[in-house]
Amino acid sequence: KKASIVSVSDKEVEHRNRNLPDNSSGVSTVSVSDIPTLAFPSISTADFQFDIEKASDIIVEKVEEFLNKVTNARLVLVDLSHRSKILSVVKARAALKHIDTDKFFTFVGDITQLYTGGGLHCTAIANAANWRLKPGGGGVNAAIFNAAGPSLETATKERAGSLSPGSALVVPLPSSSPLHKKQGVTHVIHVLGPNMNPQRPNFLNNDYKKGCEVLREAYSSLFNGFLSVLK
Ligand code: AR6
Repeated sequence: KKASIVSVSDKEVEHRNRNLPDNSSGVSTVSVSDIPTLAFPSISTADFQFDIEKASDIIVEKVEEFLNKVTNARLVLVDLSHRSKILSVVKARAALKHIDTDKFFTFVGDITQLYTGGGLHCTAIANAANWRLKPGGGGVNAAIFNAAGPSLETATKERAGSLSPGSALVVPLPSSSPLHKKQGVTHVIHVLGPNMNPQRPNFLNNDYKKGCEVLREAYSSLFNGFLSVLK
């Protein structure tokens, strides 16, 4: 299934155009000279049913914290549809806080096709994983494991067998992986967020005090993981 890529602002069109390779043949080559970029989905807000408003505040808070420490990198929040509630709420709150839109913006597209589908080159992408670090299960996890091919599962398993809520695991993508070859992604960072869905493991039973704490930890772990890739 192919998602249509639609940029949601002129700023983003500029970003995209700047990132498009300068060739007229239509053959795309991945440019590696771009500013290091992490694309991430909104952790926990779909299958794990975490409240969108609360998640938005945490995303903006953690993005701000990261950008205060790191100058030569950017963060991009991605979702599949331009009707995405999380994208519009986060975008509005980031604007209220005057967060630099060169360093943080929202982007509509499939996180596994950001370069070929949207002209956005990302060094690393985040995965909203499950605790077993298993492929499948739907959502962004299924999409990333599918797009990366079996080498992602192998590389993941070499590093860890499971993940606890709030933690992240950085996995270098083998150069044979289509996600590396076609999209220029060199790292996948698995993150396990808090779960508010009674049908899934580690259900927090509507405990948002704990839930917000775990979501903050999840974004800290993710952004620290990205920092380790930059070094
Ligand atoms: N590209 C960009 N964003 C996406 C894509 C995609 N291909 N697919 C989904 N999203 P979810 P969670 C957005 O449910 O709530 C899995 O089965 C989606 O619209 O993937 O943390 C795992 O195995 C939403 O905004 O993650 C876990 O068991 C965001 O990604 C569980 O679901 C996260 O949605 C994790 O649930």
